[in-house]
Amino acid sequence: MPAAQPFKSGFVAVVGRPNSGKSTLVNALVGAKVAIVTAVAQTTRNRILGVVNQPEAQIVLMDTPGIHRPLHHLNQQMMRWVRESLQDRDLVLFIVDASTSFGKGDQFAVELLSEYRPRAVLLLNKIDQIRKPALLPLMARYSKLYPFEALIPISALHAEGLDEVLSVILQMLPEGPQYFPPETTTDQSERFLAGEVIREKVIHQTREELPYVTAVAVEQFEERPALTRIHASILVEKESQKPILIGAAGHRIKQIGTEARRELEKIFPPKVFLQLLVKVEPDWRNNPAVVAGLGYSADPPEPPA
Ligand SMILES: Nc1nc2c(ncn2[C@@H]2O[C@H](COP(=O)(O)OP(=O)(O)OP(=O)(O)O)[C@@H](O)[C@H]2O)c(=O)[nH]1
Ligand SMILES: [Mg+2]
Repeated sequence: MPAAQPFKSGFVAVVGRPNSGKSTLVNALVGAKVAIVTAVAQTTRNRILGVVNQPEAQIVLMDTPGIHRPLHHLNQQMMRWVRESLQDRDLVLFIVDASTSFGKGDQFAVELLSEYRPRAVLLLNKIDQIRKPALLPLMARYSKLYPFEALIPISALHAEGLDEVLSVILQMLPEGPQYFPPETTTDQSERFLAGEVIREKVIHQTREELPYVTAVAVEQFEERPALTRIHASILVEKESQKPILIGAAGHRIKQIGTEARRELEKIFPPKVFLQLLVKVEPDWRNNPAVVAGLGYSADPPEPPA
């Protein structure tokens, strides 16, 4: 009888520029929505674990914020999550949007990767948007910039190339324990996840006008068999941003509530009662206490002043 395969496991950081498709990829590999996805850059604000469970292996994916130059305290914290993930990993999936031409932001991202020198696989994403020959020069360019273990063209959105991604990860993972019970798909609390779902709908409804200034604070989260009650505040930075979120005759906030409730009821069946308030929190992105309270801080909590 052949010897049983040793169990393999490890932490795989998914890093890349904003909007390259990291969260889409993590959701596709996990087979469940663990991270929100929007068409707007800088959607993911912390590190989110997505666990892929297989009979002989457990892959712990770390979805991270997009690599960018941080201008606010929030963004500095976002970049700390990226750096932590580049350190605490067995393997890195470095994902690029192959449908856009190589620019300064891409150079900046590869330079950050090079600071940590991890074993890394290059994923050229969004190949559904390009003609295949256009990939070759991009692959040649990246091969010169970093010693990638493998280069794989994928479409995270259309689940193309993902079997190869999984098989390369499995080859490269070390032997290891099952870090999480096998039914686990994420490390996020239900309360945090609820806030993220609401934030996705806020961004969806306001993306032209308020891309970065909103956040969602879940004030109350009460799960009962017949009803989950969620009260949340949507933060904006200025009084003038409030009417944008609320919309004429409250139309927009109503729409956000309806979209969010519909999705929340799939996660917390059978019924969700959702109450949304809009709150002005001046310059919250530069307020360490607010950023930490929202769950985005990679710093140890700061002592009260
Ligand atoms: N056409 C196409 N679009 C994709 C693909 N993968 C992701 N997208 C889209 O790209 C946009 C960004 O996707 P996300 O998964 O949120 O990207 P991200 O890298 O997590 O972005 P941040 O969290 O902002 O850093 C969304 O509109 C996705 O639907 C793909 O393979 N093909
Ligand atoms: Mg993301």
